[in-house]
Amino acid sequence: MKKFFVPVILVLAFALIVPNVWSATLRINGDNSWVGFVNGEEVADGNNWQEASITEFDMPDGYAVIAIYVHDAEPGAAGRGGALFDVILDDDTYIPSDDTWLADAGAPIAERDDGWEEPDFDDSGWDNATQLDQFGGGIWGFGAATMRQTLKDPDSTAYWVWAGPNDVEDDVYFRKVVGTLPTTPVEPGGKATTTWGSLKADQ
Ligand SMILES: [Ca+2]
Repeated sequence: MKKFFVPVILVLAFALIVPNVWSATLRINGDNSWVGFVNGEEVADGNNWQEASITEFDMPDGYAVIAIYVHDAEPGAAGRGGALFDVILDDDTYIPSDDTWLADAGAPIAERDDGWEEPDFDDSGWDNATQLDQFGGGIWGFGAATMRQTLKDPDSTAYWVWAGPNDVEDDVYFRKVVGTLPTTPVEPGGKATTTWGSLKADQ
């Protein structure tokens, strides 16, 4: 019996010492390019809409603020923009891009300096995202097979989203809190590891 109980006690003790460490994965596709942030830290970018950036991060405070910028390279009605992303927590909680995310259209990111990506940014004036086709269908459906090579385990069930009409706006921003907010305010922390980060480090 002792052999059984000792590991259980160790696990319980560890759980009490480290109550809220979650690991999570952020996957982003954007048509045409994107930059992703976790708690205000830039952790992802990409410019091939069929090849997701994949970022793993931890949430020692039990939550994280996700902020994503997507740019459509074709001005106005010359091309439709789209963003597809998801967050997977280590208990398999799946948080897809959909109309529950907040969205805002504006100037290109190089011209935006209002702190939109920061955890404490006031996004109360933002609208809900425009929800477009679910992954696999619609105008981006022809790319799904290629995208699935990275969007697997789990397969994406996210929706393509935008801010406002996607044949009008070309620079859009998304935000959402994932995990569980603490009962007393805590500045979110955690260090991200990312395919993007390792690529940048090699340069
Ligand atoms: Ca456009």
